[in-house]
Amino acid sequence: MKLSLKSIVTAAALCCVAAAGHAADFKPRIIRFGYGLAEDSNQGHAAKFFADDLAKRTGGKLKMKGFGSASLGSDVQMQNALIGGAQEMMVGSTATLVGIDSDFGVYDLPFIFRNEKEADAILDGPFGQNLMAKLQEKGLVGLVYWENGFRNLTNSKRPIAKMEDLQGIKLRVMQNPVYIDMFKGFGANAIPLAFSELFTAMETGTVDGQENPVTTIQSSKFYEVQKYLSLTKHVYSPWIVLASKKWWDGLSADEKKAIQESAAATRDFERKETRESSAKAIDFLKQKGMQVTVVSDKEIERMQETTRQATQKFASEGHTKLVKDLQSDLEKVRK
Ligand code: TF8
Repeated sequence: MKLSLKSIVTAAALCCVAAAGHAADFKPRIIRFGYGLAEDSNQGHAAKFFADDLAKRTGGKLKMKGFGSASLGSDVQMQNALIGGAQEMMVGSTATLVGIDSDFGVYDLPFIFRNEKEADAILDGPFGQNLMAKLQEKGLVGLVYWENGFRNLTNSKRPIAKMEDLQGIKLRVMQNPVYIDMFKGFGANAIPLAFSELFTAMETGTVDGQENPVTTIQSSKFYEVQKYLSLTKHVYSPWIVLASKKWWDGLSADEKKAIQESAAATRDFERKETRESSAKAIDFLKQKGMQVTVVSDKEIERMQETTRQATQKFASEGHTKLVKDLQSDLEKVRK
């Protein structure tokens, strides 16, 4: 039998492709990844991890470039840039997605999660994944949730030990009706504002205070303009990693898979780092001169009572089933 040169070459090529699995289909691409916090923050550190990890997985083909400190715009501006296809990826608060899908207010319901474990189980479980999938019809692809964390109050006026102390305080909140209702209920003057404008607003006295996890109070240097910190943990805030659907649909299956796997690895890194730095942040803030108030269990219970009306209002505005689903999933997690 005579083997032609062509058949030998073909056989050799087949053998090698088979041996190497399939050659992954990665094109050289630049991915602009925007975020709102400083480079030296849990958000910034995770963005860097993501870029490094993705480069490793794709032999340097998928180049992610992080843009911190809202240099590509606020959360809401970036969401719109993703929808329009002008930016590839971002991470930001789920709370600011309510303009795109009001269901995202569900995570902001006061005191809904008791600890990070419950949040992880809901966010990574069917509830969180179904909500994320709904974004596709709005032009966004949700990849994973990161931890922003439990939110605490700061202000420049006085220590807050009970909700009555909030009376008349001009408090910046995220652009989200659940927050506005919650803090109006506490007697504060709730002012919705983009995070990117917050530091200046506190510095100039446009607002007296704000609420965010201690990690953000540290990394955004809010201690420079805020004297009082109250540990209220009134809401657990997730961050969500988003991609532009217009852009995503043009990726190869291998590229999508690499980004998805890298996003999952980054989520694990980010949650771990956030939890570790959160444990140290309170001491850091005390050293910087902040006066820390531990709000008593009794006062937290009174706050919980007051916020029931905000939860009921959200439910009555077309979210009855969503709130029930979350509560019943939480019961399962608690068992
Ligand atoms: C807030 C959020 C921020 C996010 C971030 C800039 O208070 O907690 O962490 O918006 O993406 O706005």
